[in-house]
Amino acid sequence: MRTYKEIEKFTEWSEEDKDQFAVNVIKGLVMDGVRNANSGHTGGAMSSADFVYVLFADFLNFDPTNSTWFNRDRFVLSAGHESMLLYSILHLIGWFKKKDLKQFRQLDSNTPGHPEVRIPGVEATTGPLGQGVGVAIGMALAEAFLNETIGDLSKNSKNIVSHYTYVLVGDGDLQEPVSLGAAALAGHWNLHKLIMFYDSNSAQISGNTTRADSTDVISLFEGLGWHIQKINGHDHDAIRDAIQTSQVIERPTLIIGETNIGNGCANMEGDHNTHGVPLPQKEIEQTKEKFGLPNKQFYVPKCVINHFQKRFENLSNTSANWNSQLRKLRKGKVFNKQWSQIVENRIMNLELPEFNKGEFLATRKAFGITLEKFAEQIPHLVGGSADLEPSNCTGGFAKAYGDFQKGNRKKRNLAFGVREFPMASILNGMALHGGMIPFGGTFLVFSDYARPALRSAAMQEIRVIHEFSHDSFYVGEDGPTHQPVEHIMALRTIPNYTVFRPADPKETAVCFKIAIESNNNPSALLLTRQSVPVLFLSYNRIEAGVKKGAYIICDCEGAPEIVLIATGSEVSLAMDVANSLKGKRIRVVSMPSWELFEKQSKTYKENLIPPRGCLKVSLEAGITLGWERYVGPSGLMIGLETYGLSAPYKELADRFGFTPQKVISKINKHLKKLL
Ligand SMILES: Cc1ncc(C[n+]2csc(CCOP(=O)(O)OP(=O)(O)O)c2C)c(N)n1
Ligand SMILES: [Mg+2]
Repeated sequence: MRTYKEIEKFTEWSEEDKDQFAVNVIKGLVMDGVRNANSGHTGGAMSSADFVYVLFADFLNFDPTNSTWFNRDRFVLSAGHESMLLYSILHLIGWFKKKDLKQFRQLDSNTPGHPEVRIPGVEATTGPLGQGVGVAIGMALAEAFLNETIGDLSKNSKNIVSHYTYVLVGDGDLQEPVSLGAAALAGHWNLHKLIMFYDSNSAQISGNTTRADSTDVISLFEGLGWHIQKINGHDHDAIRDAIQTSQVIERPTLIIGETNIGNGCANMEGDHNTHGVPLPQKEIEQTKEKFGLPNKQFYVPKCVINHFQKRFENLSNTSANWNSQLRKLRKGKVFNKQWSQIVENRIMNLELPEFNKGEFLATRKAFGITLEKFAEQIPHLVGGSADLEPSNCTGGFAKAYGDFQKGNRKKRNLAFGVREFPMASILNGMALHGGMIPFGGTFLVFSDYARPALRSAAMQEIRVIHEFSHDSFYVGEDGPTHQPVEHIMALRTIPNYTVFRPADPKETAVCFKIAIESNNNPSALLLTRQSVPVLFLSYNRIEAGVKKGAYIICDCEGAPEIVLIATGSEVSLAMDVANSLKGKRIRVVSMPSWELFEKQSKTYKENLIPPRGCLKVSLEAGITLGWERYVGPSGLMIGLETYGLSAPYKELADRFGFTPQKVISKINKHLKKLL
């Protein structure tokens, strides 16, 4: 084995020795980074180091001078706790300084505990195990779609977007069911440019994986339609062979790397206790000695960097050639329009569908109509439903654009099956890849199934649109299991997530438009199953109002005595109340989005909902917790604090007090109490 003592003669070493030494240097950085931070994860990073090194040194296609080059291969570290390994590699690329490594896990550093997408070279924020698999599958899907969609075939530009997507998973990732749901879709869609490496080190936090697992991963993934290779995950030649094979196999591939946690450690190799702790200083020193490294912290000799960067000239040429090909293609009008619209995200002023006054329509139906209208105008609006196509009203879109499938990747409807969480994580990957406006639909009550991915999208500041229909007890006969109660408010608690609960078909179209125009956050559209009347206001007024989050739907002469603040289907109820409650000055406010309203000036907010001098009443078919913010301590909150019931919705509305008469009597009672 070569040691640092012979480093002067590095150029004379065999390639194999150079690679091994480079991996040892990386492992040294991992041990030092975690020790220096006094927290972090050492063991898994050391077992995956060989694969990640070989991948980045020999295979990954990227532009060393531009981490956002569009046609780069994507690498997702689903095992986000192995962050120090990724940071060490990014240091060898040159995107990270040694100072960054020393700042691991410190405030405002480039090296947070788990990878965050804001950092150059990090493709996705990861850490919650399993989701990275869905994210990578979303990226592979985006590549497959863009590969077949962008380009002018007559000019031989079909493959302008063409790359691989790699993902690294650990035992925990595969134990999380979201990864399996997503993997089933990858198999079904045959995303053959997806390459997953499984760091099968048989260890996890609490001990050996055999305590919790006896899954036959080979049979499992074969059953999902994947190609499997099992190798020694520390053997560089075997890793190279496996990646080469994966690149040509016409199926998504899983490389199972049998590895040791804490690989190479002097005394702790194979010990699950290396998973999430700094190694003892003595263990680090002995391990470094074993690795032929000097007893120095953050040791990275220049020759190792040069060796790692041996492909850089080629990589730069590849990206430069691609860029010049792109420039040439962009001289063509059709291609240029496609590129600027799809990849550079230039969305024109969207035309909205017509809905006529006097019509009654469920907002989910309005969503479907709007979806079809927008899809004509946005070629990269891609998505579908988690097997609720007729209920989510995405069937028209599916019929017009067809199912994305093996053998036809130009199609824009994604038939997700009953897989809400995988769907949401795949949508995240599509958005992170770029060149896509992804949407997905299910019932609001099942937003809980997808919730971790909603949070992740919000954290990553990406545009993903969630359609959540059947948004209250008005679901009716399906009963309490299908009737959301706490969900509206629960979604509002996710930071940087915009929740829209539109009052009518026109507000629905406008909310959808705003969601598409919001580049830096995900949005949810909460939609009714039941019909609601079309508002009498013009699109201009509605759009101006919705952009502010809340606005006056109908007003009284002079200062209001009562302000009814309603969302969704309760806006028309509030209007009925206003019409029936004679002798009072009443204002009705539609508040489709709390988040947008919160961004308004104090003056706008107070002009709309006066802080004093009137009774404020909130009307929303969900739990009331939170509405105190707008109705104040003496206000009245009308909602539903219990689970729903199974019955026709009109009977439920009566039982739960959502009729004009019952609302009026509650208001009168409340007014009496205040006197
Ligand atoms: C969804 C989720 N649950 C729990 C955790 C906490 N956690 C981080 S790593 C880990 C163990 C994972 O084991 P494995 O993937 O085998 O990693 P290794 O120990 O091999 O590094 C756990 C439970 C998490 N990050 N995400
Ligand atoms: Mg493990």
